[in-house]
Amino acid sequence: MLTIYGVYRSRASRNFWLLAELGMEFEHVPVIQGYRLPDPEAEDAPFNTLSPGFLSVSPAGAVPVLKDGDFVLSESLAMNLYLARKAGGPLAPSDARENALMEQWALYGATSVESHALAIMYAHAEGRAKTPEGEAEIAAETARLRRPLGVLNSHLREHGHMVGGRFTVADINMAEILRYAQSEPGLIPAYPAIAAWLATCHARPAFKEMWERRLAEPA
Ligand SMILES: N[C@@H](CCC(=O)N[C@@H](CS)C(=O)NCC(=O)O)C(=O)O
Repeated sequence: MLTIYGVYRSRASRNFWLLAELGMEFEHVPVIQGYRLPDPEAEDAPFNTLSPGFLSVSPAGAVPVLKDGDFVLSESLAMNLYLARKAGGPLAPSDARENALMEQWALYGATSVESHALAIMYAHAEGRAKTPEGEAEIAAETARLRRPLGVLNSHLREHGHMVGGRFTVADINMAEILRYAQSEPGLIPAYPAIAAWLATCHARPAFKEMWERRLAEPA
């Protein structure tokens, strides 16, 4: 049996979205981020990333984590590539080249986009976006995103999807990374091919199912 550790309000969202697309059965163990709790080590604290029971599964102390029998895997993007390959079908790579391209885009998203997009999201979530410091931070992160977003916009304008000219796990991985940048109004709309592709990704029933479950979780 497949088990996913994490909450919908975490990077586990990208795994839950894929699992809904695949219609794959799994057990969900809710694990909240320790930093969201006043005292994650308190005896009555909910199961969290610092709980000994979770650290024994994943010493990195971060969600999401996947368990497939005795196989344990962390890193949300790697988890999605594993799940897609395990399931096979149109969301998975069809050959070694597609596989390599899906890995390429996952690594590009993780190394060139995610940290800047997250910084923008946190500036909004933590109420700094309208302060002079927050505005400067958002402007600096937006500038750092200019080249990668330009690359993605040209790629999507030409190909329509990340890999293989069809919706795949590579689209889920990149769409979930780019979602963080949507906190800044006007940023994504400046890249019309990304904006149009993201809208079609977010119109998918499996995304909506994941999103409803996320909204149902305490903020
Ligand atoms: N690169 C990792 C990042 C994992 C990560 O930082 N997870 C956050 C939640 S989205 C977390 O568990 N943080 C716990 C903490 O810092 O206490 C991945 O994509 O899975």
